[in-house]
Amino acid sequence: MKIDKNHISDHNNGHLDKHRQEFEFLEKRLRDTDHPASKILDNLSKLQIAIPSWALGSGGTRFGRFPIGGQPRNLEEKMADIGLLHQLSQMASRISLHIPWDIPEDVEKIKATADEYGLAFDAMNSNTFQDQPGQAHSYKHGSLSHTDPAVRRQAINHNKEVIDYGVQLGSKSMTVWLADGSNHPGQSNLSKALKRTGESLAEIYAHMPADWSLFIEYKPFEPYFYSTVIPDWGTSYLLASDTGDRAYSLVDLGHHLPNTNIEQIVATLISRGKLGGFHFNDSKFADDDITVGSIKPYQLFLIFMEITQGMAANPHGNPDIAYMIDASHNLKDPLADLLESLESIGLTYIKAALVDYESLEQAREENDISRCSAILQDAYQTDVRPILREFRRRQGGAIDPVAFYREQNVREELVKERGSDSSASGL
Ligand code: AOS
Ligand code: ZN
Ligand code: ZN
Repeated sequence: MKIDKNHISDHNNGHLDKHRQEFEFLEKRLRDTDHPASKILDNLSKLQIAIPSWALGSGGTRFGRFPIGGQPRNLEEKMADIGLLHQLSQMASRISLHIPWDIPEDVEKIKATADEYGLAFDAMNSNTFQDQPGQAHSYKHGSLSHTDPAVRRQAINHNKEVIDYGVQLGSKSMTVWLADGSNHPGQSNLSKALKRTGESLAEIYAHMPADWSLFIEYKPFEPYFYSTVIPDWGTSYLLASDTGDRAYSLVDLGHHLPNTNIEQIVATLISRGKLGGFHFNDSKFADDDITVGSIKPYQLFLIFMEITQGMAANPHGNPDIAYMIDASHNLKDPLADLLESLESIGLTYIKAALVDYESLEQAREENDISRCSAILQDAYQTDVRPILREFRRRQGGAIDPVAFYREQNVREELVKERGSDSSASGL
């Protein structure tokens, strides 16, 4: 489904008077600071967030699935959905694929479809947490860390194959999230499992073209509950350092135990030039994968502050961070939810740009704690929505993407087009 540009203009015109007033007010307020609206608007166009191909359906839980209807039926339709998100938000011009869920049967056709929607291929993802039909060996007891070299070989070859698909599509990076772990004390030789994983990653790394990056994701538990081979940023950093210069850690917000200081992890990794990727979501408990900014919006602000400061100083040449929304949906309309998440990322990014870092640094040097807090609050409490709306308006997006999505009955149209129980692999 393609949105008619005129419909977006009509929508924007309806919001224009109120929007102009609000934007002018904020623009004036920021005019004489070191972060005028014009500068923020410029920087916003560089903030592009990848959408994963698996976030476009209402996957459900192991207890039940309640289809929302109109879900994509194939890779082309997944791209159409992301194209729509990008058209409205102007912030989602990248798609992250998962193999074998998204095997591109006809590479040229897939590339043409990507062009049609203005999408580029972000990090590729491998899958060694599920057995595929006809597969010689099972991943029941692990993949890259498995005790049996034949299973490791199969998992390594799969990762190489994923890189090959990515090369054909023009992707430049590979994310490895490993489910490998154990459920029972004593079940696994923890240090051998880590060593085998490092060896497997080295082979995968060696298969990547010279301009590719490898992102190593960590997660404390799930699907296994006693141990996970890559449970935390320290292990991920260690593996990335051992593997090579173009191997980096990937931070997923939901992959920390409650109250972990994630902004500090981000600061540490950037200071070593080792933060490669970042998965946005939010959670009440663990890997809930719910709407970005819906539970801990202030944490997200503190993280963006560390990214802003870290990337400005950048002593070890941290590369641009590959951002992705790693969400999954059970109840909410996935497209509406992703638009809400994009909104939240954009707003928080802007708030972090409003921080007066020079004064903050001075207050820190003087140990003036309450002044530090005041500087943070001054930025965080600002209603920055007019800037994000203005950004979208100038780029041809919708002033209010979620409202537009509802006004246009997009889901209803998709149900008509694709059916009420449509699905594709990975959804
Ligand atoms: C899993 O928990 C990780 O967040 C992965 O990044 C991703 O969600 C998975 O590869 C998709 O199944
Ligand atoms: Zn993730
Ligand atoms: Zn996750």
